[in-house]
Amino acid sequence: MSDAVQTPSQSQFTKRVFSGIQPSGGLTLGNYLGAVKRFVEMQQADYETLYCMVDLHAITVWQDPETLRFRTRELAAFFIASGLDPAKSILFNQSAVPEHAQLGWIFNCVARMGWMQRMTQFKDKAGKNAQNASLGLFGYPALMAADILLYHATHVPVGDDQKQHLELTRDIAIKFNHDFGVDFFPITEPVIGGPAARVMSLRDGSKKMSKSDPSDLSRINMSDDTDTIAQKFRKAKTDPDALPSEADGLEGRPEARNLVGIYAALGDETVDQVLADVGGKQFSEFKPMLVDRAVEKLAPISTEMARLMQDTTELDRVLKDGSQRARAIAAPILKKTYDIVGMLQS
Ligand code: AQP
Repeated sequence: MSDAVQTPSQSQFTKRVFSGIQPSGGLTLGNYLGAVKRFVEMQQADYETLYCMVDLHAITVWQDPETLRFRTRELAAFFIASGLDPAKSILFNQSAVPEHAQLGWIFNCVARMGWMQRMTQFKDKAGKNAQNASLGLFGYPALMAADILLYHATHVPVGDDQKQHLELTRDIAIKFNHDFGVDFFPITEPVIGGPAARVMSLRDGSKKMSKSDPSDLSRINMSDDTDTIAQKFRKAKTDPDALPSEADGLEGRPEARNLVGIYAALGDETVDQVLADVGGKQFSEFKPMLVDRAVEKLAPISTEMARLMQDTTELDRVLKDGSQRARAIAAPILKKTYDIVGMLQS
């Protein structure tokens, strides 16, 4: 290790939050409840917060260039409309901070093939056609580790599906620190939980709500209007029983659990609080309550998104400012990383 490298001990890292979303297509209620709503909550707390449109991740599967540009701005609009304040949080797109790709390369050389081969998201996304998947899709979790560790982020709010990737981020930090005899990268804490950590498909309570599900009825899109939201919840799969009064009663009832979890998260309640109120009701009575709550929460967000998208000059300004602030944090951390690894720098 170079004498010039100062390495803080784990307790000395600033409390800093990083998370990202791919600008790869229709945003869902899963993205909102599992991720962005949590981002907003952490912005209120005692953290420095960075939230990123991870466009380099998006191109691990084919993206039409014009559409990608549109989706990146749309995602920025979603962040702001949901309550992220560009004055408080650093909002930016990943490719505007080249240090992500640079640290990503270093981590490609730290991560082991065996670790990557265990990643279930790659298996799910590549499916039976793994030989034809991009190398980027396989390396995705190493770049994600770079996104996080480039800022020495200590906390990462994500949905439950990202748990394995965050464990890999920790493994990469531990191996890097160990290999080079430093305490340079923090061992990041995932922030996962709450009643909607994994929002499930409205058609099948065993599948994650996802933008790539072929059935549009399986998800609530952030762009859905009131009638569409009402229709999708009306058609949502349920079972014939009344709602229980306690969470234990949701055991073995994935669709009921999902709808109650969504209702709870939208109203900032726990599942127990909701069931104390609605226990004994039939779905025919509960679903209209759910629609009302969803529309009340989501309609202002989609209206504000549409307004922000009318003139994208302001969004572009926010992203430019965010990328400059992000680079100011990232550049010295990358420089120290290069120094630790032994790269000659002029
Ligand atoms: N259903 C969900 N429940 C809770 N959280 C979710 N997230 C996504 N879906 C759910 C969280 O949203 C953040 C952004 O995820 P991403 O950009 O990686 O997108 P994704 O997970 O690939 O989204 P999809 O909709 O699932 O896309 P496809 O269909 O392409 O696989 C993450 O924090 C994620 O946990």
